[in-house]
Parts: sequence; structure tokens; C-alpha cells
Amino acid sequence: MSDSTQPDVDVVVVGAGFAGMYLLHRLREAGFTSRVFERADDVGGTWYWNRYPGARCDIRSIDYSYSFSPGLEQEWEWSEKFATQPEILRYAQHVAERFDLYRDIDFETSVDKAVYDDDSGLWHITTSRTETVRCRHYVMATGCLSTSKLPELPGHGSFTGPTYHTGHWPHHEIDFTGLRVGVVGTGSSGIQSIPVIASQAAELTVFQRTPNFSMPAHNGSNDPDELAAVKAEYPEYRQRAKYSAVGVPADPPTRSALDVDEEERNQLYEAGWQIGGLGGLGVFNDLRLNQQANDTAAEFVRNKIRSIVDEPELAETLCPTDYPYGTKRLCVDDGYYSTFNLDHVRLVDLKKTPLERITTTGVETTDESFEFDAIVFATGFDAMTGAIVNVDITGVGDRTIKNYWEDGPKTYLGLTVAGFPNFYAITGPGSPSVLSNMMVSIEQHVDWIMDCIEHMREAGLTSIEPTPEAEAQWGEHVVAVADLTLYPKANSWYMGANVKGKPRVILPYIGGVGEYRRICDEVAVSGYSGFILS
Ligand code: NA7
Repeated sequence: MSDSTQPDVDVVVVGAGFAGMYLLHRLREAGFTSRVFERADDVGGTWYWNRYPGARCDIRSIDYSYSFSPGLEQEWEWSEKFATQPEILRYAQHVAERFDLYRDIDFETSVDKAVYDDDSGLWHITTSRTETVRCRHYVMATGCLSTSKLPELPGHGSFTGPTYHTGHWPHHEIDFTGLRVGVVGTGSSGIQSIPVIASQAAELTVFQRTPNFSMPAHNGSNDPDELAAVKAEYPEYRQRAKYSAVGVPADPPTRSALDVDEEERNQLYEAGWQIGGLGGLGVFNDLRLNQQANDTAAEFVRNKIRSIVDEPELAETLCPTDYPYGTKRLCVDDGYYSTFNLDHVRLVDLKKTPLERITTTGVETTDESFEFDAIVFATGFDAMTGAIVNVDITGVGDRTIKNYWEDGPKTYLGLTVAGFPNFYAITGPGSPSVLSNMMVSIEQHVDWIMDCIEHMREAGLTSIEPTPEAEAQWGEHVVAVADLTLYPKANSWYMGANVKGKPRVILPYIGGVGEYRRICDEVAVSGYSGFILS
């Protein structure tokens, strides 16, 4: 008979995306026992689910890759500057094989419930296979954008043709050739998929609620000389990424956009536009801090849209005007704006004529009825908190995370929660997460957790939990940093604004990955200040 005061394993990990995979590797190397549960039938997380046409990473592949294994980073060859979803998924599968991870992952198994048992100090984790596993440490490696969101419209489910969500794309190729297709949503997923769908569909109607700023990707194959140069100095390159603002090596800009005259400013923006990508216009240090500075970048992009889109009224509809540049997730595209010059592509402005319902044959706005053969919902996710609160997690004294986070997530360092001992969220709310190169943030969190639980093992400690004071102070710091920026001005998923009823609070930490890493390291070096260890 098993002893209920003893764990079945040291650690349970939920999710086998890049976070769960690396954690499993580290746990094994350190001699901890673990179980990893993954609801998909393979590794890859985000890159397993988001198979929509045109899906790519908009961080360069030389940056968006693991740094923990010199052998891996030397042997893997990325074919393009911005890797496609299939290539990133192949990379994840390669990592799982190379480090023999598959044998320790339970696929097609989700975690439904996690209850902390005060008496034994263990978590009881219940899976969709009705198995309960007792563990000392419980880690949610469930990703920031994994709980997809559909429009809450009457008639949902009544459409008789196929519907797709970009975040749950089928595993076989979907051919839209000759079809009348409707796409709802113009965030990153919409902006990446719309040009590809337009190249197949007979008619494409795009339903836009909020226009987005998008930078050209200027994608292409990787220059072999550049790749060789990066590989030759990968350790230094990665080190720079770790202490950078967003997890990509870059020299921070030193000037204000208002320090130069309009001509010079636009020349610098133009040079940045030609480079493209998320950081293209990041040539000044105050674009996200100062509205007047931001206006110059916003107007530059609007003028680009006006120059690309032939029809002036249509161009204006595609121009974002009611939030600062970069405060909703900036997009990176391959021919997005020019797609609207095609005769068979139409844009519907939902700000003027909102969607009213889904019908059996299509959708209805307040003034028109549309018929489609297929509908694509590129409508995003319940970001950052969705995947965590969707599991029934109960900590000390019957406190559930869902209730505890009712007014917004509370965490210490975006990693841990008061009243939930030995519980960790990788790239959780309150950490740089979605405002960073996720690979850098994932490795940093996993390394921090590993240092922490190794320290506990060595010191004979069994429990770690943040103090309510440390948690509250961290929450105030996250908000105070955000309030120095323009981010709170936008109705973005960074602010929880895309989900009805979700509290409007900043979710990611805006202080930068380098600064954040220093804070986390200081906490550890100080003997885990802000935590109660026992
Ligand atoms: P996003 O960025 O959340 O985009 C979702 C889009 O769908 C956005 O344009 C939304 O408009 C729109 N949307 C959402 N709900 C509705 C309804 N009910 N009606 C009309 N339009 C709607 O998700 P993505 O999948 O594109 O990108 C997610 C992240 O993945 C991305 O940022 C990268 O980090 C990778 P809204 O702006 O809310 O008005």
C-alpha cells in the first residue's frame, strides 16, 4: 500500500511545449522524479496547435531557440530568418528525441484538478485519465496563449460549413481554393494567414474590429555567413540576449524621437522599415513612454499603409488611430496590407457595422448578411491567465486560484502565488513573458525553479511560498512600471481587455528581461527573500 504522506514523484509538470520540455530535461539531469502531462499527442505547445496557413515566429530563429545545449544550437540549421510553424515543430520534436524526452511525457492527458494537501504538504494532481498523482512541486508550463477564444455571438455553432480557429488548426492541409471565406480577427494570426488564404480563396472577406500596426518581415533564407558568425560566438550572443530588454541582443537606443527633426526621424524609420520585424522602428528610446514620440512612429506606419493600399478610404480603415503604436501586440507580416488591393478581398469595418450573429450560411453584421463556404476565427486567446485558471487549482485553506485571481492575477515575480506552496507558473502573469523572446524567458524561469528546488533539497526544506507582502509589492511594482508606459492606453490582451469580464490589469512585466533576471537572481542569492521556506 502506498504511503499517502510520500509523493509519487518530486515534480508534476503540465505542458510539453518548450517550457515543459526543458524543465523535464533539467529535472532528470538533477535526479528528480517527474511526470509531465500534455493534452496534445506530441510536443511543441503553441507550435503544435497553431498550424494555420502562414504561421511563423516573428522572432528570428537564431534567437527563438534553446541556448542550454551548445551541441543542439550548433547542429540545428534554421532555413529561414523567421521560421515557419512546421519547422519549429520539427525542432521541438528533434529536441524531444535528442534528449530522449518522449518516454517521460503522458500525451493526450490533461490536468483537470490540483489540490494542495495541508497535512502531507503534497499536491494531488488529477488528470483526464482519472489518475491522481501526488507530488511535492507542481509546475504549470501551459503557455501564455493556449486557451483560445471565440466571439460570443448568437448563433454560434449554427454555421453548416467548416469553421476553424487559428489556434486549433486541423493537422491536414486546408485548401480554400475556389471558396468564399470569411476571416474574423486581424491580430498576428489573422495578419499572417490572410495573405495566404487570399492566394487561394475565390472571395475573401476580412472582419476587422481593431486595425493593427504591422511591420514587414522581409523574410528569406538565412545568410550562411551570418549564421556561421552567430554560431561562432553563440555563448556571448546568448548572454547579451539574457540581459537585453526583450531577450534579443540589441544595443538599446539612446535618443528620444523628439531629439531629431522630422526629416532625420523619418530617414531612421525608413531604414528600420527596410530592416523590418518587431524591432524595426525601435530606433528611439521613448516610443513606448511618450505619446508625442509615439505619434511619430504611428504616423510613419500609417503613411506606409496609405502608400501600400491603393484605395484611400480602405487605407484609412486599415490605419490604427485609437491606441499608441506598439501597445497592442505589434504584428509582422508578409504582404498583409497589399492583400487588400486584390479585387476578391474585402474589408468589413466592425467598428462601423458590428457582427451581430453567426447564421447557418455565414455571418450578419448590423447592415449586411454574408454567405461563406468556410469561416476562420483568428480571434485570439484568454491570454496569460486562461490556461491556469481553467485548471481547478486549490491551495492552502481551500483557496482556489480562480477566486484568488478574480480581480486580476497576483503573483510574486510572475512565478509563484501566496497560499499555493511549491506551485510555479512558467512565464506567468507578472513576468516579462509575452513581451520577450519566450525562449529566453522560459529558460530563465526553468533555471530559477531548478536552482530553487535543488537548494531546498540540499537544505532539507519541503515548502516554499511567497509572503502576501512580497506578492503585493511585486504586483504594485508591475503596475507602477506599466504606468510609466503607454501600454495601459490600449484595449489589448496585455491588459486583459479582449475577454469579457476579465479585470483590466497589466498582465506581463514591462521592466525588461535583463532587469527582471537581476531581480530574480537577487531574490535567490539573498536566501529567497520574500518567501517562506520550511
Ligand atoms: P489576437 O492578437 O488577440 O487577435 C485577435 C483578433 O481577433 C483581434 O483583431 C481582435 O480584435 C479580433 N476579435 C476578437 N474577438 C472578436 C470578436 N468578437 N469580433 C470581432 N473581432 C474579434 O490573437 P492572435 O491569435 O492574432 O495573436 C495572438 C498572439 O499569438 C500574437 O500576438 C503573438 O504573440 C502570437 P480586437 O483587437 O480585440 O478589437
